[in-house]
Amino acid sequence: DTIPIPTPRGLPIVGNAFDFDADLPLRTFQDFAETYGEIYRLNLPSGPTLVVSSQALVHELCDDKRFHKPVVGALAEVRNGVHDGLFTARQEETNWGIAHRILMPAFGPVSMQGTFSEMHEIASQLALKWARHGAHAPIMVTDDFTKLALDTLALCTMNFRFNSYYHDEMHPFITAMGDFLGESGSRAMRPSMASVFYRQATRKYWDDIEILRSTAEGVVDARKKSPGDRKDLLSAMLDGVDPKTGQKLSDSSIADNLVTFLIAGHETTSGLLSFAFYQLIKHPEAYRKARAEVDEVICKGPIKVEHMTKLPYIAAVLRETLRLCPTIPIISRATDKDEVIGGKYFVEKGQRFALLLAQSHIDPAVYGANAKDFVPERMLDGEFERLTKEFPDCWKPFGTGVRACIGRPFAWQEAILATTMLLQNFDFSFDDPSYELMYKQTLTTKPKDFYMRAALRDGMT
Ligand code: MNH
Repeated sequence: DTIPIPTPRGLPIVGNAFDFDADLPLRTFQDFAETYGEIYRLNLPSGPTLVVSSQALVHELCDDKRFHKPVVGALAEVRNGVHDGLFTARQEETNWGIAHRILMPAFGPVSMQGTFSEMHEIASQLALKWARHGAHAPIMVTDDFTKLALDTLALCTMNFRFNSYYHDEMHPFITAMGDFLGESGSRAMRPSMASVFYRQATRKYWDDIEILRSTAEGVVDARKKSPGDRKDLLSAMLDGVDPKTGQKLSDSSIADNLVTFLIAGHETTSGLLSFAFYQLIKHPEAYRKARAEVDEVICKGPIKVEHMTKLPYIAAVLRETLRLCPTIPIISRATDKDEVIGGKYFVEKGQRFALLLAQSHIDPAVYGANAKDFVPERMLDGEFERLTKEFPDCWKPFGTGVRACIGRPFAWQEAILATTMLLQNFDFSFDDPSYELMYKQTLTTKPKDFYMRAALRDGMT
């Protein structure tokens, strides 16, 4: 026998759309989870959704044989700009498979090593900027990490320089992308009948899409005119042949995917670094251990690609940060057919789920009584393997199955390198010692109003 799924009461017609904390819908999702438990039903503007928040149910829903990723909510709005690019393709669309098979090798270990020196260059630009700021200037952390992530992606994947650290004003592409993503999120939370009140926003949304696409097309054209012998993601897109179908990526598919990589890869990585520095400053003991590891493994010398796998405590800090502060806090799944889940809840074919990672990541059944505390030690290599083996899918910040993050090795190398270089060169502190973590949510989450100070360490250059 099956049992009913709890449903917070919403308004007729608009459902639960107005129950939400306008700035932080994630807070509402989590509050409901505390009240209603591991599964509850919401009527969102994008349709009825079951919100799941225990490791056990998340694990069941990660099964690619029974469930798939639906493109709904904010992703459906992002899709207006990047179509069947990797991130927003529907599972059955052939372009997803073609792009996935062509681009997977471009994120392999050899390709990642090839990006190291350019990643290093952008991280050095950031370190130089903070050194010049001096020890007392407040640093707007998320802004500077967003510049790092965007400049790194654009340079490493398509040899394009935004030069964000050398301009006071953002490149038009960056402004358009920020506005497009913000509006995609807002559109997803608005009842569709409200659209008449948002004509101007709608016009700007489509104008921004045009700016994104034409910039990407410009990058492709420039490369086609002078290909050179550079091997990067763009060259893989232009030259790659799908081993299964023999097809190449079309020009419009290349533009879709270039914009996709910039979208999918910048806020997520920038949020990770921002949360990581918040956690380190907040937890002096973890900070001390992280810095000691950098000093022992690298000392004052240059950071090299070989170091990337020799910093287990830094890796644990980043994993623990993504556990407590997953920058994509919710992923979507849907049933392929009628199902019974958890052995007791009946759900119909096509039913959508929101996997609330921010909550399943603090499931006390997995992480115990200190589940909400920042404890990098539990994420050290051996421990991490033991945990994820005993409780599969208890740590899912990069998504799941065939639709998991393709950029994970890129993000990981970038985050380890930046964290290491910054700890090597600076002592960090809160600009406001009484700062408590607040969240800002767009398509992803990041710390809100987080300022820190960076003092050059003695004897460091
Ligand atoms: Mn990334 C998919 C998290 C960095 C490119 N990424 C996903 C998903 C998550 C995710 C979660 C699955 C989303 C879903 O199920 O709807 N990504 C991250 C995090 C970081 C990150 C937490 C950094 C930290 N991602 C990056 C970087 C790039 C990138 C960097 C590009 C270089 N991600 C992608 C792409 C997809 C994706 C492309 C879609 C993959 C697919 O569906 O085939």
